[in-house]
Amino acid sequence: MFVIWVTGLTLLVLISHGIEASNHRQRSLESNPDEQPYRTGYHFQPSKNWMNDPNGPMYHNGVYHLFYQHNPYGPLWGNIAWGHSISPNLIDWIHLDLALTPTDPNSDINGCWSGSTTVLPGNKPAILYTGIDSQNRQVQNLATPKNLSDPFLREWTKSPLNPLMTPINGLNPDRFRDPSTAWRGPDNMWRVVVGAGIDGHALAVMYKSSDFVNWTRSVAPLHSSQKTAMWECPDFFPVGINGSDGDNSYLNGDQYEKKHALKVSFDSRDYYVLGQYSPETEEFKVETDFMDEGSDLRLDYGKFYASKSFYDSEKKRRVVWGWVNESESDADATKKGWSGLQSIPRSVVLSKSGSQLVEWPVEEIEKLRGYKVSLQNIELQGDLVIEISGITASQADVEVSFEVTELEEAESMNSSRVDPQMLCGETNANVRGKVGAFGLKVLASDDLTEQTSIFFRIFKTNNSEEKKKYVVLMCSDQSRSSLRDGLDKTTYGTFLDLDPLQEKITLRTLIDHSIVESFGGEGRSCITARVYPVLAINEGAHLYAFNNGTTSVKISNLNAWSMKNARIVSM
Ligand code: DQQ
Repeated sequence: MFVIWVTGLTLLVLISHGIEASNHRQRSLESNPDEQPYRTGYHFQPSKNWMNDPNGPMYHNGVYHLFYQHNPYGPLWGNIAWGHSISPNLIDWIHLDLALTPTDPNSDINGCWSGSTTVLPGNKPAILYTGIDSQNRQVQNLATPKNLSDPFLREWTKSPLNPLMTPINGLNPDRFRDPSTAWRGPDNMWRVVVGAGIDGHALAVMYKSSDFVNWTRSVAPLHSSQKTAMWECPDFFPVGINGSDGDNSYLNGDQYEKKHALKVSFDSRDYYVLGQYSPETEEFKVETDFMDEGSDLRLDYGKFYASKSFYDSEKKRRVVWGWVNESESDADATKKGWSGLQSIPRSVVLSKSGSQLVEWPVEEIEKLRGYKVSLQNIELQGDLVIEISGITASQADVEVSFEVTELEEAESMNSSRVDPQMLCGETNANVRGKVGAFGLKVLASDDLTEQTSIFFRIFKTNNSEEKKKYVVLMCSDQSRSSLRDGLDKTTYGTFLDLDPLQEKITLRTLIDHSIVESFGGEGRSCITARVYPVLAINEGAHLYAFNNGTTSVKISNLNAWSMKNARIVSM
């Protein structure tokens, strides 16, 4: 055992110093890039088979842990266990053995579903997870490390008292899952929320415990909604006002000004609300509610689900991951032998205005930046496409800022009556507007028959209630992303909370073979897409900037980097 630990630690040290012990690159794990053009270079994925939700991320004794929903036996959902990987920096990973597998008829024989970790006093991590018992009921279970002196926490012991929470007193056994990270109130009692659905409405059911083992359901849920049927993967966390870091220090008294975010997953989307939480009264007063008219706060407006955050005490930041599913068929997944990615880990803060969350790829990812090309002050006359050449366009990080000088030419729109995603779909990147579409074409073939376009359009508001004079639409258009049929090519879109009179329009896009993660307005809106080009793979991929509006737009600054592979190895 000791020898294995030393080997593992050596590997971790080598990885954190950027030394590849051998050719452990993720893209070469299974086969060569020509056979596996959609495998990523720097996004987290297991070496093979199915992955969905990120589970229980945490930082413990100098090591980041990520668990995830995993089918160890095949590329489709089933046999769900907890995969486990560790990292020195959130980018390079070592895959370890499974942390939890279905074993116990009373608590999890039919699957170890999603859950979270909480670090208990004495620096002792604990997992709360949903198990599917022999009667297919969803129940909540506890597991703790078998050996706390193993730096990688490889083995986990399930509590003999499992299940600790069962679907009694009106809870629906099919709709009772995904315990959150727990927090302690001023009375020293632990609190945790579990996603649920009762009689067609959704709840974040609250439980309390003094010892983390005996849990009692509170009469009132933390929050509920009549407008949605079931919430999965609730995540409840503080975010500091004025840039403070969003840790859990309210446990020790109210040390900084904060709001709380409640994120829940439903309808394949991750929505959140912001509000004031009082640990004394247990009340969570939301500013706007889920599905309220005019409110559509989401962590990502594209493909991103069942996300989970954790507080990184090392770097004093909150970090979130989301599951990015395939847009291919099950038959395609079976052929390639794997399914599912995790997004790049993103730091999350409250925006300066306090009205929304802002996400940004963790800074560690910048160590993968290689060769760089830059452009400044390039005027893009209407109907112009320019190639950004010299970098590996299939695996890149691109940052661009656009300046729009002819705003007065913008068309009019009443944004409160418009569904932004629908508008992006109807007016795709090829439709000429006045101000826009302008943006990037990524994973594009040299003849542009394949392209994924991330772009903006600007409209004048004609609604007197709008505070701003202009509305910025941000879209990710997958309609021509592949010559292949049978793919989900949904075009995504959202309005970006940015005033083009006051600031430039910025876009950062992370491109990684079959995933395109875009951050508009310095992370105020994120859109993630999965695409499967046929021509625009590996060296066949190109990157362009474009303006398809009738007015001109200036690229103030563009930096694009080739991205190296993350070091992702199995032990
Ligand atoms: N995935 C898990 C559930 C969760 C769902 C099962 C969300 O626990 O509700 O794999 O994607």
